[in-house]
Amino acid sequence: MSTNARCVALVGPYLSGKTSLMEAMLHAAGAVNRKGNVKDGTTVGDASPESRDRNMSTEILPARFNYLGDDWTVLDCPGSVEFLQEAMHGAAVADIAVVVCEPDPARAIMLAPILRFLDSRSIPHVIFINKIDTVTQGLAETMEALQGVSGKPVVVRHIPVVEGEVVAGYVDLISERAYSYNEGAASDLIKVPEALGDDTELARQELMEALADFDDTLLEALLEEATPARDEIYAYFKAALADGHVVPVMLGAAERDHGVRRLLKALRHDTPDVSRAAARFEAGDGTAVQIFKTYHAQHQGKQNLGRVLSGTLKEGDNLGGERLGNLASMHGAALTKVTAAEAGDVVAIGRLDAFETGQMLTAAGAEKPEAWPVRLSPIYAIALHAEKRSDEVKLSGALQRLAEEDCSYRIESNPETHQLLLWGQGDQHLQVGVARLQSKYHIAVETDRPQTPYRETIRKATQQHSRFKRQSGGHGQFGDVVVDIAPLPRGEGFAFEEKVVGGSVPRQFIPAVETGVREFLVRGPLGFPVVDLVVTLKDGKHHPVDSSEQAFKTAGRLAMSEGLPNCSPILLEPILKVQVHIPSEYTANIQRLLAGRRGQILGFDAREGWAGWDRVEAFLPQSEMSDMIIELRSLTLGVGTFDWEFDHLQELSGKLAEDIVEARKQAEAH
Ligand SMILES: Nc1nc2c(ncn2[C@@H]2O[C@H](COP(=O)(O)OP(=O)(O)OP(=O)(O)O)[C@@H](O)[C@H]2O)c(=O)[nH]1
Ligand SMILES: [Mg+2]
Repeated sequence: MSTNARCVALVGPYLSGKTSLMEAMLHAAGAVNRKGNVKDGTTVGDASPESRDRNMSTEILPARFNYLGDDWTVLDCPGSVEFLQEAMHGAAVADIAVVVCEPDPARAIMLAPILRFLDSRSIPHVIFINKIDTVTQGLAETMEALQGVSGKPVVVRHIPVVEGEVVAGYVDLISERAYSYNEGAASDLIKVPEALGDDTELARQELMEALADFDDTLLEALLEEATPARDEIYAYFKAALADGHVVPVMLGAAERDHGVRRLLKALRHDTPDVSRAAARFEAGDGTAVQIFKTYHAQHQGKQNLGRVLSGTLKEGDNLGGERLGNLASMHGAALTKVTAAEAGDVVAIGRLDAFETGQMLTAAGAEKPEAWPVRLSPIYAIALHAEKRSDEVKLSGALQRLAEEDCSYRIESNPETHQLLLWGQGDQHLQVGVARLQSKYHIAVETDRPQTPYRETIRKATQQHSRFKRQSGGHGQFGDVVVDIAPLPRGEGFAFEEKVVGGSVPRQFIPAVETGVREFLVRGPLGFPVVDLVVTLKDGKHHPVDSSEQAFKTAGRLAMSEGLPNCSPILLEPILKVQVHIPSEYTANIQRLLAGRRGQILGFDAREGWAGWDRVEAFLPQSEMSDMIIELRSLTLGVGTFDWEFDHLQELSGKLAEDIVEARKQAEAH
């Protein structure tokens, strides 16, 4: 397709204007004739029904354009934290990320998750403060807030020219030129307004000093009060950006085309070529394609979208152990057949089931590189089943595809609660998943709350003598057992022992007694699996004709159903260990939230590698975790998250336990 093709990912908080910015970039570059907008659902991005219906991006969508002779792919990534996995994948393969945000200091914290990711991978990035048309004051506070969330120095590239109460243009600090915005068109070059002279000089000085921190030659020049030539400054700037040392901040308004051409020019000038991205993945010299997105399209089948990190790819080549027969370029949802792709290009590889997102295809095979982003662990689940029984089989295949498209979904079939669970990153993430099942596979599902896998145990030991005897027609059935039932320490599970002497229960029937006992323990007197107990078969009786395996199995069951209620059964609830990550200002609130959910705080600490963040550790009942992410996000502007793992089972008594047992009885009666 092209040489020196580059790739830019648009990331940043939801609703900041990424899809609008992609549209404006495409329009400015002449790749679309009519500029669409999000409100009317006419953008190249957000092509899927799930995105259009919600006015939000729900997956990576690429578009292509040529600007001043260079080929570009732009990846419009979703902004919601619930789709962070997609944004990480988009940014991971790009040469540069544009972090789009709003000019609101209170919202700057929303950039934290993606900025941390970009910093950790040394992915070059700039911040684009969008919606500059809504600003009525300066940007000093926003800049300060952005610096607060960025791990790298944030440097002002443009300062706004404010006229009355609107931002009418900007001064570029390197070129020292000023521009006045024109609605829907390129800006006009103007004289730097006199009133801004001092501000410009000061900001320019700061920019130079920030760059000098990473370049000794520039530092010396500044110390000697020499003025470096403009070309040199551009070079310093480009190097510091490419190395991820500084994060330049630019301004604009996607919907009005303000600052869009300036952004394109800056990208053209400053974006490193694909070799840096290739180095991040240790791509080597031969042809390497990093797959970063999988789509299941109705008519086109499975498409894997990959970035060619090095080498050339031709139709029919063997890569990753497969022959690549169907290559296409992708623009929005539209695929156009191509016969080859060069380093830097983004290419869709069709109809190969063997490949999946995350793999790097080379002549040697298809491996996930170490630098590939980790899979986010799921934090929220719904139970679902097909509305029509006949769709059940189709449903499990569709769910598997859903998780192939976005690996931050996970499917769990819980044998204990008999529920099929869809796990994901939040309510909206799961609702989008359910909508995809409908739009792509025409499966209507009903959803439900996931059940907590409670257990029960006993607190007292007992001895139980039970006899199963039946006389019907020919020969009857007879089994008689004496068992000791006793509690075991927490976490020991179940043990069966036998101390039968003198053949009172013949050897061959002892395993049958154990089977009967185990069968009963699946559902104890309170309605849940029974754990942490030992059952010892001590004695019994048999009948030379009527005794059988079946009879002793039934006797084993009977001994449990008659004996366990006398052992003071008690409910056990699963307790998780959770690590909640939040900006420090919310720590006190989060401790209250956990306490309100019967959590037991174990401690809190600074979050490693995240300046200004805390990590609170707590034990939390699993039943209280199910919708916690919703409350956590609403308290933390969406950025709070948690990790969890099962820790132990804990006795639960009182009203809460009674309600749970009652609800279980009701459910079983249905
Ligand atoms: N005032 C103003 N509004 C804008 C501008 N750009 C986008 N918007 C509005 O901001 C809203 C969000 O725009 P999108 O482009 O969908 O934002 P996004 O970042 O792609 O959102 P997600 O994909 O959900 O993360 C829409 O209502 C746009 O009309 C702008 O320059 N000025
Ligand atoms: Mg969007």
